[in-house]
This record gives sequence, C-alpha cells and structure tokens, in this order.
Amino acid sequence: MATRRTATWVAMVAAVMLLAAVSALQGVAQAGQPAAGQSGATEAWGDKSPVVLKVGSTAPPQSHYWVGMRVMASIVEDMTKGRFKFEAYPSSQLGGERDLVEGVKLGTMKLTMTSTGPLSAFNPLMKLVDLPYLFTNTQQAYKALDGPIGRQILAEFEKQGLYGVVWYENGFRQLTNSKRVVKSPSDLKGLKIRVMESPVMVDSLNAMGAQAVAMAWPEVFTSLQQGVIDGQENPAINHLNNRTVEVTPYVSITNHFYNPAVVIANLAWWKSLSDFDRQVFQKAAETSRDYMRWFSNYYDEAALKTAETQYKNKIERQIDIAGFQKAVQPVYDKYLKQIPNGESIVKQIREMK
Ligand code: EAX
Repeated sequence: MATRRTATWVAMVAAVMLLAAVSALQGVAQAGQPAAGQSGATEAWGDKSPVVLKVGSTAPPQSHYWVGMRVMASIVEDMTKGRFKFEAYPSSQLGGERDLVEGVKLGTMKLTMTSTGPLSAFNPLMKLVDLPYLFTNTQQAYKALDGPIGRQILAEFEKQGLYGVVWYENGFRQLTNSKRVVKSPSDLKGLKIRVMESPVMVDSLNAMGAQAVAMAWPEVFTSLQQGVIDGQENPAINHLNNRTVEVTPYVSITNHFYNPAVVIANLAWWKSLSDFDRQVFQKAAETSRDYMRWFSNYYDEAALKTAETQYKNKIERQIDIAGFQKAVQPVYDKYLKQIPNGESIVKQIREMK
C-alpha cells in the first residue's frame, strides 16, 4: 500500500509486517505455479501494470481504520500478485466522509471506508444502526452486523450503485467538551455539540439535552479551537488520534452510540471483478475487519488512559445512563415509524445481547 506520507508506514504495527512477510514467502513458494482454473490467479508478480485503488478516510494513519485497510491491502496485493495496488489518503486528504462515499458512487474511487455518518443519506436502513443505546456491547454488535441483519442492511446500498463489503468498527462514542463535567441530560443544556451528518444522530444529541450541530469531520478541530462549538462525540481512540484531547478535556463515558464503519465499493466495479478477485477482496476485507476490531478494542481503554495522564483530560464515568436512555426514547418513536420492519429488527438486535 503506497502513501504520500511515507514516514507513517514505517510505524506499521509488527503483526502487519509479519503478515506481509508470510505473504511474501508464500509468493516465493508459489511463483510460477498457476492456481488451477482460477481466472486472475495465474499471472506472475508484476505481469501487468497494477490497477491503483485510492482509499480515503478522515482518520489519521495511526487509527484503527488504517490498521484494517493496511491488512486488507497487503492481502489483496499479495493474492493478486500485484495486479491491484492500494494508495492511502488519510486525514481527510480526499475530503470528508460524504465526499468519499459520493466519489465511490460516481466511480471516481472504487473503494473506501467510512463511519456511518453520511450513510443514511444513501441507505434508509442505516438509520437503524445510528439509533442511540441500541447496542450494549461489541459482541452483540458483531453478531447482529455480521449476520443476516447486517447483510440485509448492506444489501440496501445496491439500490444506490454501492456495495457494502464489510462492517468495520469505529467504536462506542463518548461525549467530550471544553466547558464542564457532563453526567446527565441537564448538564448538556446550552452546549453546542458537533455530530456527524446523520439525522438520527442530530435528533439523538438534541434529545440528550445538547444543541446538536451537524458538521463534516474536516471542520471540527478548527471549530472547537475557535469556540464555534463546545464539544463533539467520538470513540476514545479517535478522541486521542484526532487530537480533540487537546481542546475538549471533559470526557463523559456515555457510550451513547455503538458506531460501526463500512468498507464500501462502487457496485459496477465490484461486479466487473473476476470471481476470483471478488472473493479475494471479500475475504481480505473480512480478515482485516477482525484484525481492526481487535486493535480498536485493545486501544479503546488505553486511549482514555493517555487522555487522562498525558493530556490531563477529566474522564467522567459516573453517568446517568438511564436518564440519557429515557431522553432518547422519542428518537425511536420517530424513526421506527419510518423504517419498514424497523421495530422487529430492533427487537431482534436487543435479544442478541
Ligand atoms: O475519524 O466524523 C467522525 O466523527 C468520525 O467518527 C471520524 O471522522 C472518524
């Protein structure tokens, strides 16, 4: 996977290097031995000039998103013997998440990864995933998303010329702000909190007591610095990696959204792949999903520790969760009416915990 910020790749995690090393060895062992009858598997390394896949994200290179994408890239590049080459554009270099999804829809990009923020504009079922306090733990989320419910939700993207390859993880979102300790809905009164461009999320933060401000990620840091907004909400790992630790020291462990992410492809391009290549991409995506989820879970708590010790953030864990859950009930009432089978899907997800 190539990048414009070469230095960041030097920091690639050891396990990824191990994976690459193993892949390289397999490449040597198999050189000149075509895989029987598999189109796309028979070329030697470097036979053709590679198809370059530009992948963007708002997340910086050290984030869990890129841990996943580097694993995916190394598997695909190896298994296709270099016929595909990934190029990384981290830290919003290609714009915000809506820009990325629109690029994939238009076909100017073949593949990207994004949090759910802009996705409900492309797929009404994504509104279910954005509901507050729907998931209580990651195992429940993985069970729902990796099973038939998750597949049904992803399948809806096809109507928009998009293909949902796999569910990645962003994580459980926590409130952070520059003003004061927030424990309950009344503490949020008057605070302008940035949320992603999702109507469900906007309504949820308003219901929780805040003044929600929908904003694309690239504008957030400056808006916090200038005091246009008082806070934001994101998983702890992003709070650290996206540097909001520096400007919003009050952190509340509200866990109000479990936020997955999606690896999304242009549907026409996906269909144009050979059967072998499509399976390579799909399996690489699934392997990378498991890997990045492990990393995300592993660093979530560590990120809070760093926020506390290094950045002197105040981490508030005594939160009136019941109060917030009660406050967001109208959001369920509003959206479950709009989504076909929404009520039954939510019930099934709740029973999985
Ligand atoms: O890096 O927009 C958001 O809050 C996302 O969680 C973020 O862009 C991921």
